[in-house]
Amino acid sequence: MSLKPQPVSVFGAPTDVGAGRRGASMGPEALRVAGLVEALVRRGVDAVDRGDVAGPRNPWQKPVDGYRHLDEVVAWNRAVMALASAELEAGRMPVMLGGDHCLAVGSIAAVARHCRATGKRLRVLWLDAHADFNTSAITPSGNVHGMPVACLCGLGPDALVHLGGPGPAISPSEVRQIGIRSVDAQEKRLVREHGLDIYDMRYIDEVGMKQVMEEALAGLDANTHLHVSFDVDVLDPAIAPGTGTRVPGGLDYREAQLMMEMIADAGGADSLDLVEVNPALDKRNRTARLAVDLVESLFGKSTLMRD
Ligand code: 6HN
Ligand code: MN
Ligand code: MN
Ligand code: MN
Repeated sequence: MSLKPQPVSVFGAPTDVGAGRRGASMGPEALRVAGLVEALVRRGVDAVDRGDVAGPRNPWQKPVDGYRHLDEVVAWNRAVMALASAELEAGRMPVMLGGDHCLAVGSIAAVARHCRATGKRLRVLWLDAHADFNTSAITPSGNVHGMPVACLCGLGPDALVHLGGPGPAISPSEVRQIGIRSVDAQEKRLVREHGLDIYDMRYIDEVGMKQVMEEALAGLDANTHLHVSFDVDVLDPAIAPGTGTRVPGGLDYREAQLMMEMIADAGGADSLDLVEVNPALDKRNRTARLAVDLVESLFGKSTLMRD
């Protein structure tokens, strides 16, 4: 499958309401300063920057009934879903710049609804150090960025579970998680119960990224919408320090490049989240610059002599 020349709409969701540390709200600007849109245009992509969606400020409160800032999280996700839906309907690929990872509820709810309306199959690649499959009953933090996959699969508060319409947005069988290395004790049980397909760091060590991506991308066809949810903490903190929940032992530079190159070879993504970039924890915007480098590979730039 070759890369589809689809037009791209980039937009920011500058908030950290779902996170446990402040600063991911500066992610969209950090990615713009690192030259994300220019890099896509340089690759010949029809990319435009739609600016930022708006939402409430971060009230920085303790959890209530297992959630921190649930009302604010819902408001931001509604805004993300509305803009992502409009872009999909216009035939454009939404690229959502977070912000923290709770915002993937809105972007993926939009994608799932679009797939239902157009009869497409859906595959979600969840690139992350974390499974993000907590619920209010088991969360160690109350931070909703640890819960988006569970919410999308129907485990969560009504306002998030039914954001894009009745019923859960996706089924666990549509998800492949790559790079996982930090799953909370009770979250592990839940992940097993729901049969999530997880390519954790141990498996990547054992079989290598090539085989992992072959497995994670198996079964895609022209009628499959591929959504990539890229939490930059999937990368090793040594190369991507600018993120709020760093976990040692992540993807190295070549593994991350190969992952992106193989997605491009499989036809590329049809929608993308780029989340958890936190320039307050970074030096010289290193993490955003690396993310842009990897997104170029996702859009078909090869590091050797293949372009
Ligand atoms: N992220 N599992 C931890 C929690 O608080 O639920 C960490 C979640 C991190 C979420 O990085 O998107
Ligand atoms: Mn995440
Ligand atoms: Mn994470
Ligand atoms: Mn596709």
